[in-house]
Amino acid sequence: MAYDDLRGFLAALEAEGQLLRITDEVLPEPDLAAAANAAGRIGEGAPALWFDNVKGFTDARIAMNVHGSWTNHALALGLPANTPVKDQVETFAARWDAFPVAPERRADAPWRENTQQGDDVDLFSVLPLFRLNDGDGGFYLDKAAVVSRDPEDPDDFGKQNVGTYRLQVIGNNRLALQPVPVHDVALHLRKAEERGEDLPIAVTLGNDPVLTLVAGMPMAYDASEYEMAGALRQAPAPIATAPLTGFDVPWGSEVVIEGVIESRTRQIEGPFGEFTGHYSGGRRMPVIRVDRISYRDAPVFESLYLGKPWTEVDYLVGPNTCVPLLKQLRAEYPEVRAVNAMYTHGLLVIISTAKRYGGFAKAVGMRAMTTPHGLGYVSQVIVVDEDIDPFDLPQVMWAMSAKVNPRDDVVILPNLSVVELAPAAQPAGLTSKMIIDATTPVGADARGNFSTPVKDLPEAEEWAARLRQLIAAQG
Ligand SMILES: [Mn+2]
Repeated sequence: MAYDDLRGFLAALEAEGQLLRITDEVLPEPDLAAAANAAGRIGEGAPALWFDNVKGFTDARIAMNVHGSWTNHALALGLPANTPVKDQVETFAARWDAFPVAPERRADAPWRENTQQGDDVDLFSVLPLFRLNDGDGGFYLDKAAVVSRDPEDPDDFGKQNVGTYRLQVIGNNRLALQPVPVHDVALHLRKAEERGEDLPIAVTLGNDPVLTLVAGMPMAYDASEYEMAGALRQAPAPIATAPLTGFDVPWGSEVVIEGVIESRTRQIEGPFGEFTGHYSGGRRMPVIRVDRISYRDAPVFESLYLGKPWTEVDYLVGPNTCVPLLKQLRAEYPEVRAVNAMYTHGLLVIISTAKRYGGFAKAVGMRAMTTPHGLGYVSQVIVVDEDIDPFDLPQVMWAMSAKVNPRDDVVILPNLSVVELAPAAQPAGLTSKMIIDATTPVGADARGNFSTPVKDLPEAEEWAARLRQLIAAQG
């Protein structure tokens, strides 16, 4: 089942009992963010949250925690609600192979229903804005899909980028944008600024759940996010032409904001509580001038709480970080079995692999650090044997405790790139990185005393099935 817009997905969540309508009046601050924060603290299967009775707003419709549980993540992919997370990652990886799936251009985008332009643009009149963490410097759009094109190659559909970047509302028609240097929009902006030009941009809010997943996924520079969305949703992604920029934007967005990033302008943005579980301070960031807003009747404002893990963002960027890393590693090292990059957007990654020869696991670890995502994130890699499930943390801890001789198995590489948001970086943007080789040595590596491993008994698997049956029959 592919959802063409956020509304369709919210209706499906409600039918599954995964959308909770909060009908009592709430305060915009702190209730909206605190409820979404709490959704990450009540155990598995938390629902999306819907608010339409918010003090001070006459007609707010706010959706939060839409991707904020494995249940909702499964439903976003059109899978049964109870699909285990490992199976979700495997399905994601299998669908990846259908890339590229051409999008479907549609004419009658619902966001054409209402327009503000020029001096009439007022973000506050369209969006029910509220702050998230209590130390945030202002109102944020933190779940938008931002569209931009390569100024040197504007007609290349693949180089057109769709990405999620944090945006602070700093005026009726102004937004500050944080483009991390390793992300595609930063390259577009650098090229525009070298030419002394503004960079046209479209910020789309309230999108179908797979488009949101893809916008947060580390893909190759010239790979189209729309063509990947088509592969993951198993149906062409519906797109439409934005009226001002002519960009390809999602057909089903609730709100489409168009304008330009003003060339060589910077303004203080932040602080903001981030996915790292720490605030980033105020920093000088590029500024968007909004020239046009298109929006549906009764638009839904979708927002995301993030902070100390786990919160919605950890579900949102879990599988979509694991799968690109798995595919990019396997392209050169088919021995790689599985990748768990679900901790703090892949600042730490666990990889299971077979080994060609001694030292191989360390090579796999170094490659993870040089993938597109790795350049900005992967700072700690734990490499485990092919019979260890990297999603099974007790197994990983066994490998760490039994297989590692720290003097020889821990490699530390100084002064490598990482996002400025990484709290442990020193200075910001630069860090040392570490590989922990928790694999069993193979020749020529003859260290340790691993000659006689204890394996599960051959009959144990059969007995596991038998025990499950007996226990079920007993109940
Ligand atoms: Mn891209």
